[in-house]
Amino acid sequence: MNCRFCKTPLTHQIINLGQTPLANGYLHTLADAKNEQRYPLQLYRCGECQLVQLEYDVTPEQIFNQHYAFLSSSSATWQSHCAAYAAEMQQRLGAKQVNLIVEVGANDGTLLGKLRPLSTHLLGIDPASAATQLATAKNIPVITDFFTTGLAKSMRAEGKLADVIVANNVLAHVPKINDFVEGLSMLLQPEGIITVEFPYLPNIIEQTQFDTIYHEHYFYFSVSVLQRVFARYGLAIYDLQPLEIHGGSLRIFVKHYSNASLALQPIVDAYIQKEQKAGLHTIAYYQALQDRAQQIKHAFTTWLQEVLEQGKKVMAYGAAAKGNTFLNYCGVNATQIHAIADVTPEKQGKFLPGSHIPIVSPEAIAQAKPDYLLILAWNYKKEINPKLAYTGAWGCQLVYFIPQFEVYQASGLYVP
Ligand code: JHZ
Repeated sequence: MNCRFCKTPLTHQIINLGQTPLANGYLHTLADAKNEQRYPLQLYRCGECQLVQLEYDVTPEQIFNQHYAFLSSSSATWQSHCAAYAAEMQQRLGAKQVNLIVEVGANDGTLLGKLRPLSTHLLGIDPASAATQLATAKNIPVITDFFTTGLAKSMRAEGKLADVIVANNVLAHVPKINDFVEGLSMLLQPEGIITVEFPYLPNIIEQTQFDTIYHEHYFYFSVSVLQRVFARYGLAIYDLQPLEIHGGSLRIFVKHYSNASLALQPIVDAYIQKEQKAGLHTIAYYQALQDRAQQIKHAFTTWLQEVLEQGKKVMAYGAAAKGNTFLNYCGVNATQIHAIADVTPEKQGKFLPGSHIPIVSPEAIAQAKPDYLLILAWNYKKEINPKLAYTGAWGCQLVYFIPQFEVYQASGLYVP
């Protein structure tokens, strides 16, 4: 396969996670398991432009359709992240007249809802209809479709140009990256701002967050590479902010190069220098990831076997997409972990892809009284640990394997 950006053949493999089903492909019934498809999950780095990407394309239509189960509204941490973003943009925009804010990958409208006071018009674009129906119910105008240059052109033809385009956790999700970024450039007012958020590649590599790798994440970005991608379409990254969300993300701010008010902030160059120094442009930087993932797999499967042999009951918590990469890479099934609890009503009653573990509501935890809860949504540790403190009443322990092995009890952290 060729690099999706520069078309050079991909030859440098970083990690092979085997064949897995789609991470958001929750099964409605166990009978659906017989039709479950698996696809190669292998991460490569382009030797020419350095873009880190998957080697195999599952089509976006297979992933982002009416069955796509992820909803932005399911975490309080994400809700406050969106509120903080709105405050940040309010400050940056100041007294500027904002006529249209477009969010690409708007999902259920959680973020756009918070941006209502900032703009006369809002518009969400997202192909996942179960999510966009929820946005519509909140009176947020949405186009249920993929964002492409075709769509950008027709919006331009109707005189719709955006003052702000928000693209949070969506740039990595679009295999046709050239078409997508060209579309952003077309849709943006000459003076407009694009903001993009994504899990930052050095965190994924250095903290062995291998579970962030799954088919809907076609790309894993650094600043150096993204700067080249945007430059091809007359866009420049002029500022950025590190964020705690999703295990360590970046928010980049982008404008047209031709924008007279483009003030390049030193932090952008500082990040590029840091990436250069760390060796992101060398294959050596990525080489240990496979071994480290293998070590985590070994530690986890050994632990699981030991506690099951002791007769302990293990449940999981947080049916995150990333959890499915983890469980499927580790070869876990529903005889080992009998259920997973999740707050998302749309996921409850379904089964995890691959492992076929049933998803239950969090109320089921108190009934089952497990000895261990394996936390798969580890990125929300600060929200989840206090929420599950009540499980300490029967001595339940909260166990994390990513980014490192940790065990918590209601009484606080201890290392066994
Ligand atoms: P969460 C998502 O990945 C999807 P996922 C997407 N592909 C993306 O790009 C990344 O984010 C960045 C549940 N939960 O958000 C809710 C509880 O049950 O980490 C969710 O099902 N109780 C667009 O799916 C899951 O955990 C809680 O208290 O890996 C979290 O999924 C909390 C906080 C969450 O993302």
